[in-house]
Amino acid sequence: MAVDNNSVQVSVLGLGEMGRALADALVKAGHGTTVWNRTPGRAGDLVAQGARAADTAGEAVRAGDLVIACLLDHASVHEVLDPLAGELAGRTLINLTTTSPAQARESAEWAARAGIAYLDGGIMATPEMIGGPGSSILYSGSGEVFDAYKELLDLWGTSTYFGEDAGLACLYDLALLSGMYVMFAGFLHGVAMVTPAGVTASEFAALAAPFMTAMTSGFEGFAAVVDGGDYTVEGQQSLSFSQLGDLVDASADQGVGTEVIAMVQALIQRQIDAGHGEEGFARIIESIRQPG
Ligand code: FVH
Repeated sequence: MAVDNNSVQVSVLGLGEMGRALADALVKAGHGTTVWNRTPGRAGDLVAQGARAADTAGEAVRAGDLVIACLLDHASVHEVLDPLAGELAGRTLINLTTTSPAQARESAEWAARAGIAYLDGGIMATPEMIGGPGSSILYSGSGEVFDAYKELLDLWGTSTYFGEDAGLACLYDLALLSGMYVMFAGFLHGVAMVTPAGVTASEFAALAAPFMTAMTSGFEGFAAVVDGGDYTVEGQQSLSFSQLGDLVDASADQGVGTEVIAMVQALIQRQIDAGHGEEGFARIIESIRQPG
């Protein structure tokens, strides 16, 4: 698939916070951009900068060689695109709507049946970050589409391709978000512990950010142990040593809930009960892999 990224006509379906940010980057880069949103009136700034507003999704699809969908969810993607399968045939669709891996694979199969070249994406950025440092979008699905449009995709952030399985980008996306939410919950648990002592959340954040950033250097070591499959590696703190009883007790003493830290403690305890107390912390992945 040979494409001149400079002259390609792009249509963006969905002008929520993220759709507008994506379209804005395209318009600023000089791409012919047509935009559509279910509820009218959200294209104002984009039109002022040179985008064309389509009255219907069909009109937008017909205007674009490349169609970008950035809608609320999987159901809204089908609601908008199913009636347009015939018009999308022969065009390229990049779906940046957050969905589950199974839903992404279903969309890819739907697109293949309709003769639409399909790439799925997971956006690892907030709308304000699009086009700036730190913005990253994960892709999987058609490698031909990724290669052909890489230059354009890079306008939004670092573009990384994970292979032909359309569900992989979403899988990485949701796995990364899982890590993020548990980290945020851990931070807020810490805040809840210190605020009864008169410490503000901002003061705690100033300590927590550099500490937790430094702790991420441990990921590679844990990853090596998990990949090696041997949790007895020398030099690790044993699970018996890290039972987290002090953390649970201190939380209770501060009068705050213990659910967050007790969740980690339970993962540890299951491995100790199974006879792995002298093995390293990475072993708790076995509690996660085999739900109790
Ligand atoms: N915003 C973010 O920080 C995150 C970053 C990571 C990726 N997500 C995902 O991106 C998708 C779009 O997110 P968004 O921030 O643009 O979301 P909203 O501002 O809520 O806009 C939703 C748009 O979807 C349209 N829409 C909803 N349902 C339908 C439907 N049935 N038919 C047609 N369009 C529909 C909605 O239109 P309207 O309500 O204005 O008429 C908006 O354009 C999303 O998957 C995030 O998870 C963003």
